[in-house]
Amino acid sequence: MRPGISLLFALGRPLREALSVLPKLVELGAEVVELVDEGLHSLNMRRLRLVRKALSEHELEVTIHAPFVDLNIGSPHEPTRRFMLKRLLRSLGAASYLEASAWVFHPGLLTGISHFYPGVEWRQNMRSVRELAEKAEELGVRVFIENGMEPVPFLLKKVEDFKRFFSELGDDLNVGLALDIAHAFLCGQVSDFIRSFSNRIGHIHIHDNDGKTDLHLGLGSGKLNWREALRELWLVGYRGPVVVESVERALESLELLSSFTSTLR
Ligand SMILES: [Mn+2]
Repeated sequence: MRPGISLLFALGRPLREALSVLPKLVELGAEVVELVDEGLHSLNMRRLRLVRKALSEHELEVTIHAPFVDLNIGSPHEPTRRFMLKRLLRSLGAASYLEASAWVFHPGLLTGISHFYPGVEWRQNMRSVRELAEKAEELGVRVFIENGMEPVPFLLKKVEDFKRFFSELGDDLNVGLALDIAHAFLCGQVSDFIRSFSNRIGHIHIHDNDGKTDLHLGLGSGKLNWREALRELWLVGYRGPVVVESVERALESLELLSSFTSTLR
């Protein structure tokens, strides 16, 4: 497993400043750094050059978290969905420019009119995923859909949702699962996810919470047994990135994570 950290914890600071912590992250054992394509870190050309330069000084693997604010790839309003997809396709281009090893995106959401048109968001979501996956293939970027969490109306948050999703998607398109262990914990399905999708999981997010709210706490600050979850993943053969997505005590969490994963080697 390759320990890593998302720059989510530094999203309140300009990207240049956030990137200045890279040496510290490497020192704490990070092998992977995840950029969040949002807010002050939105990947325009200027910031992409900044990132490329910062990365050239380290032996870090880079992954990208797709934009997610105000986006719904399951939107029933076609012109709106197209507009949102444009933003995501631009982000895929950024991932390709940085030669990112993964691009992680959120599933679509139910809307205020779901009751009148059952299934419409699901169909739109499938359509968007196909378009994104096709573009990703063209660009040579590997894409991963992340499991959502209660109580947000994500279309995909439970094991059952993902079983349906992967069976409808078929095998011609390459879409992996980015398992957010803390989100799975909010659904009470950490082990279920690991057991059901050991062949689909290619990316991991890890943070902590109280079992009720998506708090993005530091590891050990909530109720999640993160070590046990990682051990389970190890036992089913998972050897990919494990990215700390804590907002509080992020660096401390990275340190805990890397010292734990080194015991698994
Ligand atoms: Mn996550």
